[in-house]
Amino acid sequence: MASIVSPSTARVLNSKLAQKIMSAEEAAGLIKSGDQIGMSGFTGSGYPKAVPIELARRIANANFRGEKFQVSVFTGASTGPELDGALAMAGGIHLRLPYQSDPETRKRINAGEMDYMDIHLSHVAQFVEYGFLGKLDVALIEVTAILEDGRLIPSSSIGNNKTWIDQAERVILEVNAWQPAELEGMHDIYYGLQAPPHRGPIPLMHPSQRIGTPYMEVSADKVVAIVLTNSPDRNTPFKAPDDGSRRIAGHLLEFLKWEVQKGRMPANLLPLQSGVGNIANAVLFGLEEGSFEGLTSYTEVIQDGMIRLLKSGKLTSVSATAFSLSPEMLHEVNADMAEYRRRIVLRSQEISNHPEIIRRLGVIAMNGMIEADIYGNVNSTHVMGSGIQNGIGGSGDFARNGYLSIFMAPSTARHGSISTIVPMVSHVDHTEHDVQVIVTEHGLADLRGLSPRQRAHLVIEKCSDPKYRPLLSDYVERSERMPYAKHTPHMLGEALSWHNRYLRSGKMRPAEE
Ligand code: 0RQ
Repeated sequence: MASIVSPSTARVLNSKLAQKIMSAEEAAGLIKSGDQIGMSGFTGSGYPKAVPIELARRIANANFRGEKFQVSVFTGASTGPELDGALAMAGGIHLRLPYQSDPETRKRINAGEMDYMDIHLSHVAQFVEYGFLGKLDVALIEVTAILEDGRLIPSSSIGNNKTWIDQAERVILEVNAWQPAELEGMHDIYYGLQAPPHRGPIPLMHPSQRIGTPYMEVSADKVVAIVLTNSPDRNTPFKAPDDGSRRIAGHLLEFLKWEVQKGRMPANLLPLQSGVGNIANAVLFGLEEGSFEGLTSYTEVIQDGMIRLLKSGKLTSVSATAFSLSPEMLHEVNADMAEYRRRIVLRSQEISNHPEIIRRLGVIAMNGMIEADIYGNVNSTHVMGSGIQNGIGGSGDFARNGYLSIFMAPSTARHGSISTIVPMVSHVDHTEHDVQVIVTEHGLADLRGLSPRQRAHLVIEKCSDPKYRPLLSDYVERSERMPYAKHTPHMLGEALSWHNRYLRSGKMRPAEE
């Protein structure tokens, strides 16, 4: 492996590409209104940090002069304030996909000022490759360094970078000296995925297996600018698990132990996928204190809990597409990256989230939800059916294809004013066919092998808050008496008015998200 020296210009070892070094302002000047831009970034990691800010400034100036200037932004997943925040604030985004969690972006989408397309993360690369989204004009990608031969050392996330670089007409690279040079060798970029009908099996049989190369390739002729940066990734600070999340984790760990006892999975479980947020972290913390050893993970993002499991030795390896660490944990990991490189593989998101691999490895998918209905349909994305929260992210990729598909949430939201267990979800992301286990702080409902009516009674009994239990039971019992409702008992008028009660109460409005 070639070695690199930090910082800044020393990280651009290719002389032809070094001639394209320019300021972020100059690079932003190469972007035109109407361009579709594939940007790096997955959670708060590896996103470009200089050019989007300059682009937002240009857009704000154009708007001030009364000229409309907007671009479409495609990424891996959510990014940081210098990207989504800055561009949304300037009113500069026409279409955003595939996942976001930025407050300003959310506000604009829910105000109808920005189009948002929420798609499975595993679908994004092929949507662009097959041309479903039109031409990709620009790839704007953060990298750790450029080697002598022009190949790229990826940054702290990979996401869709390979696809953006391959498909875009023009490429802008941000070379970030803040990223540890020891990231070199952690990545595994697979170039073997052909388009149907020539697509063969992906030869990945174990979460930590490497099937590609540590570097990304780019045609030097396409590179129009290189910008040198020295800026940190920005993820949200870590929130210690609260009592509710610890109880959810406890129910889940009991269940996993039971599954092992029944001989349904090995003593070291199957590869774990863990969604984002407080509850996911609490489950990982629970695993740290629990008795499982020799765990593996095939997931999307590496959160603090995963690193703690690696440090404790309970987890042997992790495959993901990005880091998503609190500032404290990031500092620790960056200081010891050479060691972590032995046990962490970062892949393109079309591979980290690939249905074929998730199904083959038998991944245990554990994701958060906004609400579930008594029949097992899950809403991960919309508050009150209309307002977007974040997006489906990778939850569908893993839930649909995993060996076990688990969804978790507190039983109530908004300080207890709304039940997250409802008669009918206000938006469906994961149908009853893709959801096997629902967990709240009150208990766990294992829906496998149950008919809709059995599921309804179990979900109410195990998962709903006692305050809402009588209302939910009353709904099912009255629905069951309807002559037309013997299979999946519903009274549509009442099911739909469930959410309306909260809207009318004035406690919640969809737009407040
Ligand atoms: O609102 O922020 O204003 O307080 O929704 O809810 O409880 O903070 O939940 O952070 O665990 O996220 C599903 C959004 C849960 C997440 C979701 C309100 C609540 C709060 C957020 P406030 P919490 P979490 C791989 C997996 C999809 C993507 C995914 C998610 C806010 O897990 O985005 O799984 N999942 N990716 O008050 C009204 C309800 C509500 C409600 C919650 N029933 N009604 N409001 N809220 N439930 C990773 C990636 O793909 C990158």
